[in-house]
Amino acid sequence: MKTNRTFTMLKPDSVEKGNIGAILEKINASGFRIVALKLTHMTRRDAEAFYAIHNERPFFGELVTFMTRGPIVAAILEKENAVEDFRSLIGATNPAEAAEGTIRKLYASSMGENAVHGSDSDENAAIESAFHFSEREQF
Ligand code: FUP
Repeated sequence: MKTNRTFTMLKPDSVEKGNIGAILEKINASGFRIVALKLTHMTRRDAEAFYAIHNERPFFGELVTFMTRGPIVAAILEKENAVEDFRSLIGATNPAEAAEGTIRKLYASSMGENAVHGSDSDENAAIESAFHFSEREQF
């Protein structure tokens, strides 16, 4: 398992609003190196599998519909303490509770449409990275 790497998605709301550049710039400025990057469009089956842990939750249907309504940007990021530091950079799940200066405070509009995903553990970072990228797409 790779350590010091995390996985992120700039969600459909970020792509629709034209925020890809601004968010990637903030990620770079915060000391993360981009080791994999792609614009891609998840199918319903993809989103259901990616978020399978939430499949009993009341918001699951809405989450899958949102995540499949347009393209996303998937990326793998490298930095010391990547998972924890990236969670700090993106802020709380609900942008209303996100700290000033965080990506969700700046760019998210609601709990559902919250601009970015960030892995919550090294183990999930590896699983989620492998979901979107082959080994030869990672640098
Ligand atoms: P996070 O780890 O901060 O992305 O949040 P979770 O893994 O708890 O939730 C995954 C996604 O489900 C969130 F990004 C948005 C969505 N969600 C809701 O729409 N409503 C909720 O009450 C909780 C999560």
